[in-house]
Amino acid sequence: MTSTTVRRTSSRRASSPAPALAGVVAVGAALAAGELAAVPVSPDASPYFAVGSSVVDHSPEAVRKWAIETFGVADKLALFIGMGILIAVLAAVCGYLERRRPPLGSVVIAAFGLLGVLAASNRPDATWTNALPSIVAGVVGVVVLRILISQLGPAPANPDETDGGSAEDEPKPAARSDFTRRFVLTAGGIAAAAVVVGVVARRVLADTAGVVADRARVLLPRAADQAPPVPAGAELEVSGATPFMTSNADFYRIDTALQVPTLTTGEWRLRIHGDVDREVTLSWDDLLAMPMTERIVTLACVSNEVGGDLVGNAKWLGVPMREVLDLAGVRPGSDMLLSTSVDGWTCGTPISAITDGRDALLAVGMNGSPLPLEHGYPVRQVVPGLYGYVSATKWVVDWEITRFSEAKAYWSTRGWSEFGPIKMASRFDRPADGTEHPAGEVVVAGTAWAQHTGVERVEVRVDQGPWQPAELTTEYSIDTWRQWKFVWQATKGNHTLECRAIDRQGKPQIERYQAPAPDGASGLDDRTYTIV
Ligand SMILES: Nc1nc2c(c(=O)[nH]1)N[C@H]1C(S)=C(S)[C@@H](COP(=O)(O)O)O[C@H]1N2
Ligand SMILES: [Mo]
Repeated sequence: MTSTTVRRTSSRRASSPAPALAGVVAVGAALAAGELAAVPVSPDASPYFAVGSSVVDHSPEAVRKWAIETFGVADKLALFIGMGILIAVLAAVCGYLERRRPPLGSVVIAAFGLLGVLAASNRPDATWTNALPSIVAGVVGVVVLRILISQLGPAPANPDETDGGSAEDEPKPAARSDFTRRFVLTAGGIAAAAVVVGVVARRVLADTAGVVADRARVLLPRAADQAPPVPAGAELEVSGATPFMTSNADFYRIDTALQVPTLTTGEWRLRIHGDVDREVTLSWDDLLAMPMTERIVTLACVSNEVGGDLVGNAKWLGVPMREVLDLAGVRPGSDMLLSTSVDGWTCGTPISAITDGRDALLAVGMNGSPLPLEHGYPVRQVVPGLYGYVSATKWVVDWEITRFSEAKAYWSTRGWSEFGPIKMASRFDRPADGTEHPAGEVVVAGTAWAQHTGVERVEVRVDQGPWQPAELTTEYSIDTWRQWKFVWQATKGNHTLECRAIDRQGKPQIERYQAPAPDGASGLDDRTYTIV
């Protein structure tokens, strides 16, 4: 009698859709989490699309032909819908597995996470971070599945264990309906959140993918005025020294954007207005039709601490900002270019810094490629000699000609100085602070910059002794940094070394320490070494 009851109960339970629902909701939450986690990484890192794209890339030619013949231009849509149905079915199975044979459902979901990791890691240009969204998705899937299944109450008894006890394990009808209510609320809540998060994240990823594709199609013109080649002597051949050129991947990034703005070349416009003779709006094609200048310029952030690395040197391609201003005609009396990015960040640049002959560029290229998305694609400013917060607007779309007496830019309303000429600085790059070295020759190396004035000398002193000259690399231009090295005859004990730069006007770097706010840090960088 008892055994019949149990069997009947379990077969009724088995047909309950709750475990299937739990599986579908868990996998849905996993996919949504995967999309969300892909946003800061790359559209290619989305587990769903990575797996889908791998299927497309690896399916035999015959299958592809069949898909194109059957579905036509909708072949990819058909694939993703087909994948969705397949995933939903497998997700339902995972739910039953987790209910009947725990933790088999979790194991299957984890295996799918792994599949995502493999697919995302094999996309073109993938970095290790491509694996993260799939890991997040796998973890979220397993956690949600376990929570939901646990809310269904004790698993149905195994029909083979035929003892009276199982009848007592059965939840009372009232308790069972509690489980049901809690389960429905939890599953419904998670499903709703997953839909919202998934849809929003997908839209952001699609926008990013659109801009990535747009960027891949950009053909940059050759510069009419090219950057002089880098002389061999500009590079310091010491291990651990900073390279003269900073790659796009290594270039520091500073902005207020929570989400990198997505602006295609087709959407881009620059509106020039305010104190001008005539309002002008430039399109991407208008800009690219203008003669381009290419320059190597070192860019620095005002937040850089003494010895810090918020500074980089790249080859920029763009139109001189002065020539763009001339299209509109700056009226006399105005002294500020108030530029605005597509995400509403503003920056006030002295017009004098744009018209005094320095290479202020409205840039479209960085180190030979279109600007990377996070460095301002498709168009940004670069002004030699000024900190980024008063000059280097990324994703720039609006120029207003005005006066410092009338307008305030983003950081100037937040306690930072209105003007931001870059302060001369020098820093140590090697060896690392606090390291131990044998007595004798120790090669110390670093970097110095005095943009738009030029570094004349770098000096090093040991334990506050006399300043001694360091060896400098060949100067590229007054707008770029210089590397230096100092061969130190180290004696036993603890020693502190300091460095300072002297600019082309004979002015030494400010020794008194000042924190970055409000107009840039000053002070000497130092390193302490133990010589044994
Ligand atoms: N749109 C926008 N542009 C911006 C910023 C910003 O927050 N938003 N930050 C500026 C600052 S403070 C610096 S130092 C430089 C940094 O440029 P990078 O990220 O390409 O190194 O960008 C400038 N341009
Ligand atoms: Mo900055």
